[in-house]
Amino acid sequence: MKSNLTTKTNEKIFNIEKIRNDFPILNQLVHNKPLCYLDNAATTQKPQVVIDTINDFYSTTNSNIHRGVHYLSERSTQAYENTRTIVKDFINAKSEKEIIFTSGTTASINLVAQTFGRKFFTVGDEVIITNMEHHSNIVPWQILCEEKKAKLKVLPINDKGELQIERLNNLITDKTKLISVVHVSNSLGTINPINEIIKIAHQNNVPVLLDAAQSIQHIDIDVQKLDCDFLAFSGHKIYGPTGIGILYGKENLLEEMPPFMGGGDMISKVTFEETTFNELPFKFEAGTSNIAGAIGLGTAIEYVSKIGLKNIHQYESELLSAATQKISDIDGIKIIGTAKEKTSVLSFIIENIHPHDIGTFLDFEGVAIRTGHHCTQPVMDFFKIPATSRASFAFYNTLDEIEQLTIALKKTIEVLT
Ligand code: C6P
Repeated sequence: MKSNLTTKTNEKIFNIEKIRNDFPILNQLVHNKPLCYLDNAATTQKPQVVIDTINDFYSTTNSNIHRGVHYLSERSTQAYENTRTIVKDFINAKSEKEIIFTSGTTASINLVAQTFGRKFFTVGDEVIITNMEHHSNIVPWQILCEEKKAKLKVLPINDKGELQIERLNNLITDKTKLISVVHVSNSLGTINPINEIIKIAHQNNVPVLLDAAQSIQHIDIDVQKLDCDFLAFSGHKIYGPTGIGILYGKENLLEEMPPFMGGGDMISKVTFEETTFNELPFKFEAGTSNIAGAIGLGTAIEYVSKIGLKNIHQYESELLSAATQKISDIDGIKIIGTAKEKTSVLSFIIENIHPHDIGTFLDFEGVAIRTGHHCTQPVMDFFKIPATSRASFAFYNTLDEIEQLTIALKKTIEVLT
């Protein structure tokens, strides 16, 4: 199934065939059709180098970190700490102290809510989020607000699925303690104007947390240039393993925050009377971490860095615009999320067909998409729909796959309406 579309970047920058060969899972038939994996916003596939790294770790190095003086423990610690440096360099943090390993974006945001929030919020204080947040950037703040009798404020969106940024200044008051905002929406694909948000927030002395779960794999991020105060992302969305993620925080803020969980490795000295805590970043890493996951994440970031985020972004933008054009041309399909700045996510509804039926039908054509509310129920409420179908792209996807999606969608409409 060959598409008649071309991208500028396809052959010049990417050797797509070679890239696809790096991802063994892609080379298979599903229901006798070539697998067309377009559920990358849910989780990305893993290149062979990441799979090998994890395999090698368990075959040659496995040992607990920061504890043993023996050979394996030292090697394991070195590999784990080496990933911290890889992450630091990747997002251009100032120091390894600012890089905390967590289990993912959700854990990173909860960490900030439960430590920064517990320390700095009091009755009547406010946290601002937006109407397009993932539940992971809503519920932790609701829990905090309930505990502290604080207030959750929501920056609205418009019909295109863009933030009404002009209303931000008016939402901020002298009670605002934090703005927590998604960089790229997982259900709309909108890239938010985070430079502007951070500028407005800092003019009012309010720190900003960025949920980078859907941006870290698509957009080059420099935390010093952005000047964000916290940044959260998950390893599994950037071609790394599940169960590992990152919280970046400015050192001065992390220093002032109390620990999140208590346990091994996060302490300096424990007596029954008193415990003193370890220094950054270990203060926030209680218990045995996902060591293999962290090391796998390091390899994933090195792999992505070799291709280059700027190249990835350019190629994926071309995939998105080709898919948008093809799908808009099909009668009965409406795209949800038509922001000017978008990346890699195409959400849509089809008149008179439930998204779950679309997902099931596409699966029989070998096409994997996600259907549902995508853990953004307030977005669905805004558009007055229960769910969408969502195709989400990665740099290993091709124009031929967009053709496969388009043909499968036309067939779905023919059969189900
Ligand atoms: N979105 C999706 O299909 P975790 O589960 O902790 O790795 O990531 C949570 C999360 C937070 N913020 C955003 C913007 C996200 O997109 C996600 C995960 C997946 O869209 C699974 S619901």
